[in-house]
Amino acid sequence: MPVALLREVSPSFDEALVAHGGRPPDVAVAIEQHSLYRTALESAGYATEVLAGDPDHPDCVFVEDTAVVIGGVAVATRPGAEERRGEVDPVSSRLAASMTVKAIDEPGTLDGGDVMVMNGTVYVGRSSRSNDSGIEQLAAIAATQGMPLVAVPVSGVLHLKSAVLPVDPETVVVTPGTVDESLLDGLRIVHEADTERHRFSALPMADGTVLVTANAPETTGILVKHGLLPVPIDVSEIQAADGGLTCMSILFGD
Ligand code: CIR
Repeated sequence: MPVALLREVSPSFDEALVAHGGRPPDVAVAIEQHSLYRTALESAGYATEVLAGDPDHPDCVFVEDTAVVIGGVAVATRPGAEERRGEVDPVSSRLAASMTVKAIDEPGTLDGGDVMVMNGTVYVGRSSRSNDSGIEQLAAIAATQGMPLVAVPVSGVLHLKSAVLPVDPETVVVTPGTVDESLLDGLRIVHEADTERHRFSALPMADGTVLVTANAPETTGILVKHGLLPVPIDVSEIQAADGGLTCMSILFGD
């Protein structure tokens, strides 16, 4: 059974980093939405494990940024936001029980939200959080797994997966104008609807369904026309802190 590793919403989540001076998220509602997200993962066949939240790390629910699974290894990241680096150890310790863990070292920085694995290729966002050294170190680890790496500069968004969302094994939904789409050669590209800019996020499930953000119905409608099976889920408070559907879990195993 595939595993989804999650982390509780911190009681200090209302102090989470917010890039564009938006409103702080509502902690109680976020806890409720996180619980529904967990239920959705379980309904799709995942065994969920939830690490304890940390009052000293408001962003700890965004577990994706702290580790990525590439082939048979986990990579403990070195988040670009210094105040988030203390989130890594509890996650990498748990992953070490299941697989080999390698680490990104100084001066490298890498956020898991910048890492997308599709069709045996690792795509990584060159963003304000992930630098050249982090990307080079990730490329070396990916090479040990026989996987090529493509660096994708991102603009106007936090992470690659803020703007390029896998929805099935070969399709991504892209927010127009955020990446050079020629770097995604070989992937089928669907564009996020203009009226829903920066609202769409998604997480493909092992059972063939795909979790999608409930506030992007037009983009979701396009996916239905392409034959996908979207399951809408409301994560408004996670989005208020610049997160989406990928960022609250690390999926591994089968
Ligand atoms: C941050 O700025 O780091 C958090 N407030 C949001 C991180 C979202 N992470 C993700 O989508 N992978």
